[in-house]
Amino acid sequence: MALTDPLELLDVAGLLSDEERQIQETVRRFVADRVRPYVAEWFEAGTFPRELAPELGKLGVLGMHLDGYGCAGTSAVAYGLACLELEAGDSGLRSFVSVQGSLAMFSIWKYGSEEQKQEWLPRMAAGEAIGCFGLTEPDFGSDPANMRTRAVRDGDDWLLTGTKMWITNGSIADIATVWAQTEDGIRGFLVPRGTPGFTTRTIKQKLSLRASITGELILDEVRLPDSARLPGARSLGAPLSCLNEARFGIIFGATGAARDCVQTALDYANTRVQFDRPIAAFQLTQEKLANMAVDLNTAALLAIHLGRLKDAGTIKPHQVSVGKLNNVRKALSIARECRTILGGSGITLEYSPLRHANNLESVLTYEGTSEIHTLVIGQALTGHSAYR
Ligand code: TGC
Ligand code: FAD
Repeated sequence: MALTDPLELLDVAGLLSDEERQIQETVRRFVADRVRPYVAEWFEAGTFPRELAPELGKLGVLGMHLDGYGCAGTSAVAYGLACLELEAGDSGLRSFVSVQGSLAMFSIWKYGSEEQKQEWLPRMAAGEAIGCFGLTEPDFGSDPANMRTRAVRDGDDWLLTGTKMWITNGSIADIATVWAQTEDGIRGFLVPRGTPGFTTRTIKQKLSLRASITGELILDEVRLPDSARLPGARSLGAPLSCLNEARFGIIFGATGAARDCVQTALDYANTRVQFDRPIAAFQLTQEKLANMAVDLNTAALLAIHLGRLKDAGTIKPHQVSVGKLNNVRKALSIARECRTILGGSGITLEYSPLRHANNLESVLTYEGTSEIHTLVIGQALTGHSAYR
């Protein structure tokens, strides 16, 4: 008797509470109804349907691990499981939710004033306002400490000038969290769409994460009152702490993309007949499936372990790096291997593995490249920083 879900191999669901399983199932059903039937079209058209935002708000996944201000306040593991199911649909969908909840909302929730929280968080949790998070610049990606965007005082106001690149939701966002150098170090600012001097541009011709909007933010002497500054953010540590939140979601999310690939390859292998036998009956196919299922199940165990550490409040940034590095690397390799099991059919959007593999190329790069996470782990092991 074959397994119906490749994560049954190690009874991963047995590690979850009833509530966690229920949240996972709810998101899984949403993805089955509202995403799977349409995602190939969105990917081909290079679009993210904005009208999905209020539906995601109703589902309760926007800022779901935050407390108050209309957010659900779930455990980290429950949030992770939601990311797993969303990314089983498409990495672009999980990206939307990560950026909204873990970067844009988290930066306001953690570092914002009470007025900023009241103004933005309830609307963002409901999906009525979309946020983005501008850290990366054209010349500074892995090395944000050297960013060029500047905020200078002009009387009681600030003037922001610079360019942010590769910003998820950038050209559809109502509010941008923008990080800039000041005389006193790096600070965060909330820049609403429509502020004079603030323009955005959508990045086209992407081969990856096509069901997601990626943009550029251009700030030309954008005048902002001091009340637009995030008062609690006082150094590079502030944006980097937001990254921990989004990287955590990716640990689960990449596992979801991998599960969807293995499930797709398993179903295909059991029905596709060559040489008078289902290709699942050949030893070479079984070796691929067995190796992938072992990697998939251990990735899920790692994600849940890290989720339990996060819920206990003890997780360290380098442990998040272990999860992001391992699970994205494994998911990408699984997606490519699953594509081979599908033969020629694997190169179309009718099947998910190559779409996932293309998406995972971005996931490997954003939120810290695999090289940067390797160096974070190297520093934790040796005590030496090898970035510069
Ligand atoms: P370094 O001197 O090590 O650190 C500066 C200060 O920050 C603290 N810190 C952290 N705090 C919280 N969490 C972390 N993960 C932290 N990492 C460092 C550190 O303790 C220090 O604090 P303090 O108090 O001493 O000032 O900084 P560095 O310049 O040497 O850089 C370190 C490095 C390379 C690890 C960091 O710059 C880095 O992580 N680079 C990668 C950049 C990155 O990941 N960018 C992502 C942009 S956002 C994005 O990609 C969104 S995609 C989302 C989607 O669509 O899903
Ligand atoms: P670089 O930093 O120029 O790196 C190029 C290569 O050099 C990489 O292989 C890197 O690992 C390697 N390298 C760099 N430094 C070292 C070193 N010290 N040692 C060894 N190797 C090194 N950013 C945001 O701020 N907000 C977003 O919402 C956002 N969304 C994104 C969405 C997509 C689809 C993509 C592709 C990117 C997004 N990013 C976002 C940007 C992303 O975080 C950066 O692309 C990433 O941090 C890498 O920066 P870079 O592209 O400038 O590459």
